[in-house]
Amino acid sequence: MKPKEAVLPPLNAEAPVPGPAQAELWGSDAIAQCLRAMDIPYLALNPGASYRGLHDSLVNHLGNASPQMLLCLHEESAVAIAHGYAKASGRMMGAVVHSNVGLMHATMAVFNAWCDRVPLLLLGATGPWDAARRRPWIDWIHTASDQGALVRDYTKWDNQPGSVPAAVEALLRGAQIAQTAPHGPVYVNLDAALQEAKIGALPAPPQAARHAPPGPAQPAPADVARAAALLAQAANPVILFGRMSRDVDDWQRRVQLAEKLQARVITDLKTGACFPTDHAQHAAPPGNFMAAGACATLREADVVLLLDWVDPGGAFKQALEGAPVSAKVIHVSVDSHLHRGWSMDSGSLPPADVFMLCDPDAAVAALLDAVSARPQRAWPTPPALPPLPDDDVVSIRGIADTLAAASQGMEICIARLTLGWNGAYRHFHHPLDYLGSDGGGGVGAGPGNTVGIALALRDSGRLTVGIIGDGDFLMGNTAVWTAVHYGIPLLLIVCNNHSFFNDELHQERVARARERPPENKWIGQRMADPEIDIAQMARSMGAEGIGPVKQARDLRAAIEQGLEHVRQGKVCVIDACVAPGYDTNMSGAAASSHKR
Ligand SMILES: Cc1ncc(C[n+]2csc(CCOP(=O)(O)OP(=O)(O)O)c2C)c(N)n1
Ligand SMILES: [Mg+2]
Repeated sequence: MKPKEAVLPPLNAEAPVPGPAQAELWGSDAIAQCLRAMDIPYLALNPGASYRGLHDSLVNHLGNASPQMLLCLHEESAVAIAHGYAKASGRMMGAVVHSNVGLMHATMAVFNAWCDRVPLLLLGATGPWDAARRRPWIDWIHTASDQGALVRDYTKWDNQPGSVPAAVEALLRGAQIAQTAPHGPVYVNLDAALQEAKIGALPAPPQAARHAPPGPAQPAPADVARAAALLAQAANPVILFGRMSRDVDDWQRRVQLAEKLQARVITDLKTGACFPTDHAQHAAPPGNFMAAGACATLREADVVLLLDWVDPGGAFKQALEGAPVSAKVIHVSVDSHLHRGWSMDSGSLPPADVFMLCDPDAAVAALLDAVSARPQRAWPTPPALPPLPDDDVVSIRGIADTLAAASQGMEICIARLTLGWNGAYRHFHHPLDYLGSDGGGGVGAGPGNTVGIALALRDSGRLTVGIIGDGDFLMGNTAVWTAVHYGIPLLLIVCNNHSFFNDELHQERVARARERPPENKWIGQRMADPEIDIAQMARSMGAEGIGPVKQARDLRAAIEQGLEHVRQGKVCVIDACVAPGYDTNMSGAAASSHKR
């Protein structure tokens, strides 16, 4: 976690007019005061009467600052923005959603944050729990007897406090749980009647610093010694870096450990950058599924160091195609603390000869001290990508190359990557060069995650660029309005293949397996007739819209112009009409993308 900024960056705030001095105070004033004491910087929200008390307190009691509201046009984008912000900043923000219906909209994004192990303080509300105080009809349809059950299977904790002191305790406890690894969302449901009750004097603000989350779990020295002994004997050690920190010192320690051990390294596109992808020991381009070269490397390993890898058992299943794991395995993760039993997102169970239940970067630091340097080995040069065909077709690879050329000398954060991205298209050299995927595979998170990341990086000098699919954009695009409204600069490059193309590939595989016509794969997938004007959609929300770009020769000017808009503090969306097709493994097969 990074230290918090000294002052909140000034966004285009919606400033309330000051009201008269108030004798009367309300339950929600105490709750708002607690959120300020907890240093929650922003609350992304969509409004609703169930929390009109809290809404009033945030505006008229706190003056819409610390926390500042960020109005969102859909609850899914409110949560996705909070998700992205935490990924880039290491700081938790909040989201507020209306009684049951708002929470229902939010669920997809809560699941994404859960699977991505990202902290989130989600606030909601219920119509008065005291039935005698409910307004007819609306308070009845917006009151549920166990609202938290909607998200309980993919939140770490939820609570419906029965009094103002209990609400303060719930917020403090929830924030502590959310920010204790494995991180995740928590849900606090605030009764409308409790928010709107008169309370007399405000309680003293809570001492939030005394309810801080614990520091990272450290490895047991005996486990470090056992792991170091295994690594010392290894002929072919391999390290899989999964969910690692955004800290630059941690990054350097990872490089030092890999070099000291002369181990090969595998990284993942589902998680943020954590190792230089053009390092000689980096085995193969990262992907959503492991590339053939990564699978081959894992097959040859005799000792494997798994550092909080997403689906650790699945890595072996993919590489070994179901054969038993003969390598010794050192498994480092606290993820087994997250077990609800509903979602299977923990992945397949790996064998472990040493199981270190601790922070993966703490394990790296300890192992770095415990292992001795080994003689330098020669590493094969990775195969270069074939040259781009000299035609005028817009491709994802063409976008990657053009962005690289147009952004020379600029610091860029790639907030998201589209599904067809091949990890060889661009190298990562810093923890903020790339921030990983949505966690839960919920299409529609891309725009919101990108806005949250851009919010966190707003004053960093790094430009935020999200490279996303058209399906992803069309499901989550209204986050663009929030970015424009509050002045959060970013560039979205939409790889528009006019299709939910990933699923065309699935239909093709099924058709081939059943000896049916694969040319029907587009039916029920293609977004054509009419084609949607994505640049026009962006313009309708106040963003700069460029495109549709249909010829490769127009890409350079479009991306240069897009980057310039972002440097001027604007939001820009480029509609890049890419030819359908992937040159990366999106099937999970061991050797090639065409196997299944
Ligand atoms: C909420 C949700 N609905 C459906 C899916 C199934 N799905 C997986 S990938 C995908 C297509 C995404 O389209 P796009 O973002 O345009 O990327 P493309 O597949 O075209 O590369 C779909 C529909 C999903 N993962 N999440
Ligand atoms: Mg698409």
